[in-house]
Amino acid sequence: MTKNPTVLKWLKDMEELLTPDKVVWIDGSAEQTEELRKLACETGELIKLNQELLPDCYLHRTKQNDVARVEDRTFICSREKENAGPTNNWCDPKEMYKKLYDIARGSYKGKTMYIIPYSMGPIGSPLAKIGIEVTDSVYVVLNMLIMTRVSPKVMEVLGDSDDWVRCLHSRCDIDPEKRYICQFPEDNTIISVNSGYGGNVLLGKKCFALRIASYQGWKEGWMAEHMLILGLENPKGEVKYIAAAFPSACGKTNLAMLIPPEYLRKKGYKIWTVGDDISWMRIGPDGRLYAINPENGFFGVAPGTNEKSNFNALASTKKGTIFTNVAHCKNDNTVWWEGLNKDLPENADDWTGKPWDPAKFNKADKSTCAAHPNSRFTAPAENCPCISEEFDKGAGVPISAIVFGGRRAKCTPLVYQSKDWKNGVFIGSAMASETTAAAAGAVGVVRRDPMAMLPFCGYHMADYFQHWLDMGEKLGDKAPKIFNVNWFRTDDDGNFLWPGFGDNMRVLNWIIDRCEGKADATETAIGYVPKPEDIDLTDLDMDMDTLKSILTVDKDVWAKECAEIEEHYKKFGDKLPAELKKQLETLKEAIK
Ligand code: OXD
Ligand code: MN
Repeated sequence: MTKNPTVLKWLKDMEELLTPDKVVWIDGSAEQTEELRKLACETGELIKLNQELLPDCYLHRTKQNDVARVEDRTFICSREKENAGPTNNWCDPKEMYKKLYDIARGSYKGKTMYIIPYSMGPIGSPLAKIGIEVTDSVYVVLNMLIMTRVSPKVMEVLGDSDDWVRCLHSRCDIDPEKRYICQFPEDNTIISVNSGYGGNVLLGKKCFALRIASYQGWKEGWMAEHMLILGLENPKGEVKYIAAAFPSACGKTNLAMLIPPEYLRKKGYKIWTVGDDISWMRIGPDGRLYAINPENGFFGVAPGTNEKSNFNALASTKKGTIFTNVAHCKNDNTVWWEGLNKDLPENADDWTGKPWDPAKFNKADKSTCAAHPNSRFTAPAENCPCISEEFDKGAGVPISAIVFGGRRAKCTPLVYQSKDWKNGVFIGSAMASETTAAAAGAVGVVRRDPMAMLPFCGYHMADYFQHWLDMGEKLGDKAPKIFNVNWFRTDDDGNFLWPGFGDNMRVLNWIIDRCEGKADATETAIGYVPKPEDIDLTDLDMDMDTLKSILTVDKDVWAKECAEIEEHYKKFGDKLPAELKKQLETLKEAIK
């Protein structure tokens, strides 16, 4: 498949370390994919679903100790501890390589070593990057075939270059005590052992496209962000692009695939999805910021996905999809999860494979659920009814607005615009979300998650903030405008005041109008807040007073917020960019 000396050397080293019985290159062909699906069904790794209702769809169950990303076992192994920063686990690379090689040594014995050459981003795009993953898991191969672009062409594009990411995955014994997800940013290397769960083993995704790529972006002058990308088409047929970062459980996939309210649809408004999770952005020849989605599929959370909450995501799962840890409906050989519909299935197996008793189901008790709360679908992006025609083009889309957001019951208004790029970086660096009853632990606890990158930044987060400031300098007046949104303001009884979902389009329209100088705003201590009459409430059962209430900036609440941001900033010590300290001081003064 290749004569690239750095690739051949690494593969030889891997073969010697892992001692597989057989080595197979993955070529992305339909024939090979079909053979692997068959093999996985024979070994019990996959269950073939009803091919009439769900063509080319399969079900997989992970081990019960292996159902989510493991942040406490995720390491950034930079040579200097300082370079991993205060928000990452760190280990000396020499020590970690030894530990991991000792764990992985001989672990492919009796198995096949699959070699997956893949491109993050359209193959050959100047914004794309190449990785090679070796794995002993057919499930990983089949997921990577959906989530990335796998083809011999990838090796042609790579040629003799050394600019590729080495990705070693070994299931070993799925032993949680020996589970490690390690990034070595200075070596372009990722090693993942003792897991079979998506986020830990599809190494193109969080490990490469965020942790390694954020480091590469810092060194090479571009950005790898935990952001969806969407195109907003207006009735004139013009499309403007928005990139948006939200912590988990804030509805990123839903926003990326939003269906506008009927009256806006009738006027000709439409949303096109470019990506739902990751955005790579570079300054283009015209000086604007261009983004690609480096992925080729969606690795979405199944529970809660239904025709109303996200029609387009559900439609994406109807063919060529791998479901992980959902319930299996035995009557018609299909799948089910909580929130798919109200028909609790009879004769179903739960996510562990045991018969499920719908009579015992209690929504509030996760242990009675049929599907695991973090059960997933891996669906090809091309299935998505609103996939953007730019998705597969390598040039990327020009970003007009960057949006940050979180879940804040009282603090942040529905939407506001930063005063400028630097102020926008300040807003992103202080981003936070409140925990909900849906997750274990205390409700309403504020967690700071700068730019939604806390678990994904591959280097010192203070350097990352500085990199954002530097990108703003380079972009100058071509920089996207930066906004913050909050769909989650509540009244005193905890009821949401904003309808969310498709109605978020009303806010996106204001954002684009601001970018084009078409909407007015009120300057406040935190930034530019909409005039209430500029948020279109047509056909919405909402009065002006309620809208006004979610656009307010309460000085007492913000004084407390400033104190919390100050505390959050202490972590970064002297490394915190002076500009951000200055921004905080300015805000403190303004809210007095
Ligand atoms: C994801 C995550 O799975 O952010 O996308 O955890
Ligand atoms: Mn994500």
